[in-house]
Amino acid sequence: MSQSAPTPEKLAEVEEQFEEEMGQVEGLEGLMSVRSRFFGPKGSLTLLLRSVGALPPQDRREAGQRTNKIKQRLEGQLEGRIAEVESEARAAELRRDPVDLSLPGRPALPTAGRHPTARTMEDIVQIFTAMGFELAEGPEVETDWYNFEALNFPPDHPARDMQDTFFVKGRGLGEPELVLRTHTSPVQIRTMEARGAPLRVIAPGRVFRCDSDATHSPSFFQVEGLAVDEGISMAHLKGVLQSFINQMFGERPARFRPSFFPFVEPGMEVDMQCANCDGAGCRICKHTGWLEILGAGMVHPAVLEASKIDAERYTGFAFGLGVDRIAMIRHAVDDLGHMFRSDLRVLEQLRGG
Ligand code: FA5
Repeated sequence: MSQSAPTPEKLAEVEEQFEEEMGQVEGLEGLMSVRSRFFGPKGSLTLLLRSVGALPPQDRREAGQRTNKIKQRLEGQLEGRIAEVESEARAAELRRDPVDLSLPGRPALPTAGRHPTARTMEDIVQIFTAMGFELAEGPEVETDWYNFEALNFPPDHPARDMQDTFFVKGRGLGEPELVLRTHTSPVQIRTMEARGAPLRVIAPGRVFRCDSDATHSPSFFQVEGLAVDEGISMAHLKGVLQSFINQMFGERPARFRPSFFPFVEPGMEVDMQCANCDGAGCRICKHTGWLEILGAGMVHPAVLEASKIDAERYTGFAFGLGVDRIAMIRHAVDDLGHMFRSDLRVLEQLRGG
């Protein structure tokens, strides 16, 4: 019988060695090295088991069974200890660094938010559509007719200067001069022509002017409103606008100031009590207690006629809201430029859904 044959003595010796090492070993790394020394490809028990094949055939069965039995027992003991040490380590880790499962996850990338002006626009549209106004739209590049003339601005009328804009020359002889629309009011004409009376529409969109200061931008947004029907009066206009202000900013007084727009008569500018100081006066309202948010009035009969609507039978009201202005009021921003400069320190403060 060879030296390394799995005799009971040899097995007892290996077993004793195993017990001794197990008695001293500490930690997972030590256990792994015991595993490799006894059960790895060159481990002592693996070699003993392999040497069974070299025994005479009549001895193999008994020696094989004996060795296997011991190998299984010792291996079970070792694996039990490994599992124990691993689970102790896991428990210690959990105790050291408890995970609060109720915390929100950490996003891998910073998330974007919708622009405050876009959110304000959506809220305005939602309030008016809930009141029964339908959506209408028109082109951003307009003809002089829709932007000015049909709205009762005669050629060379000084009121055009108040809405100085960007002109695009017609490309050929007889082609109309085009303008980047200065307001959403041309959609009034287009909608009346297309739908006739009665109607109730709002027209949100981008407009352009040769304007630039803390509260004026060369490109901004308006929402036009138009209601035409029999018997429409100023009372309807005031009721709709007051309801809009209350829904947008909470109950707050409105002030209707006479003003001139050639396409309405009478015409007015509408202010609401400053939402920042409740009328006491602050930097946002330039210490007046009021904030101008829109222009409005009763549709001029000449405009109804230019849109082929019988001005004897129908009357209407119209208004044009400055969306950027309303977004500024909402967020107490005193410089419109903050809305465009993409300064993250500002945008973080204006963040919303
Ligand atoms: C008009 O544009 C008229 N079309 C409004 C109107 C419609 C009157 C229907 C009567 C009937 P106004 O120029 O005042 O009016 O502009 C309306 C609103 O747009 C202003 O109250 C203001 O909130 C906003 N606004 C005007 N110019 C600018 C600008 N450059 N930048 C940002 N907002 C502006």
